[in-house]
Amino acid sequence: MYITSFDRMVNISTTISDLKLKNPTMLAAGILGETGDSLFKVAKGGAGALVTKSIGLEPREGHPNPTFMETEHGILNAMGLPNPGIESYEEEVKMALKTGIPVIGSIFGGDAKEFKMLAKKMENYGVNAIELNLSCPHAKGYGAELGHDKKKVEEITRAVKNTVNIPIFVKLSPDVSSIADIAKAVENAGGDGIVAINTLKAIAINAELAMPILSNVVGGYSGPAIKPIGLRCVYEIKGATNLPIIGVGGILSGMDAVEYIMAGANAVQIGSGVYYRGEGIFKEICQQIGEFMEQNGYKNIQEMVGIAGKR
Ligand code: RRO
Repeated sequence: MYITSFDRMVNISTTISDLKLKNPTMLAAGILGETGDSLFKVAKGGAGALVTKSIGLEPREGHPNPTFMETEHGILNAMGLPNPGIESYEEEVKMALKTGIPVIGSIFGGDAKEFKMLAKKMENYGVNAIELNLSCPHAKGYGAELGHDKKKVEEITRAVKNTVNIPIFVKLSPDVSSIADIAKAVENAGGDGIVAINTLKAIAINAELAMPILSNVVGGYSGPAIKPIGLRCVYEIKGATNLPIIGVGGILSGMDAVEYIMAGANAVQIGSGVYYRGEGIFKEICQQIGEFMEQNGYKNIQEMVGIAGKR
């Protein structure tokens, strides 16, 4: 509930599959999601749910530096899936669960078997939902290399769905010819929601050195520049499936979040925004969403979901 200074109330809670969120903002995978401590800080900042860093079967150091750079209109990263590995991640999940808000375990694997093992572990650790990372733009054998293929997406989603009893959300890449077709594959396989979008494949060049800046050359681009692409993807998925959608990409304000909701999202994730503004961004965005709703006569989030597509 959000109470305005006029003592009128608008309800900013939302539901995605079985998950009930006190507000529609979630931490996106990859930022401050590696330890229970950092997830705790984000919860204090007002997030409605927490998504962990993408976790794999084995510990990984990730790509060598440089792995991150700020550009004029966004951020370029090629972290390379650094993570402690699933076996030692239980403690972090247990601590994050103490926040009392839903925790979503993000996982990456090379095939359906690996995804199943990871999902089962995460479920046993107590997470409230699973996010399948089928969209990291720069990891050989993982992420977008699987997620551009409808058959693989369907196979992996169905395998995980048959393994766990918690909701499964699938995070998709915009770097495909039809994100709507990939989302339909998730729906066919029994997935419970779509997360759109991951970062876009991009590079940066250092002209003095006449060479790429990131050690991996290719990275994933995020931040304000990708908002129109994220909106387009959410809009297309909303038009093609009945799945709940979690919108992500360039959200820095309540108005950005409202735009995603009107394009079809039931909730939003914030990643780069946390880098730019700190953990307090969640409370700021919720306040701004509430003010917009109050001023425009919307009583709850559901009233706004997808209305930009209803013409
Ligand atoms: O770790 C990364 O380099 C990474 C991942 Br898993 C992802 O999904 N998206 C991204 O931009 N970076």
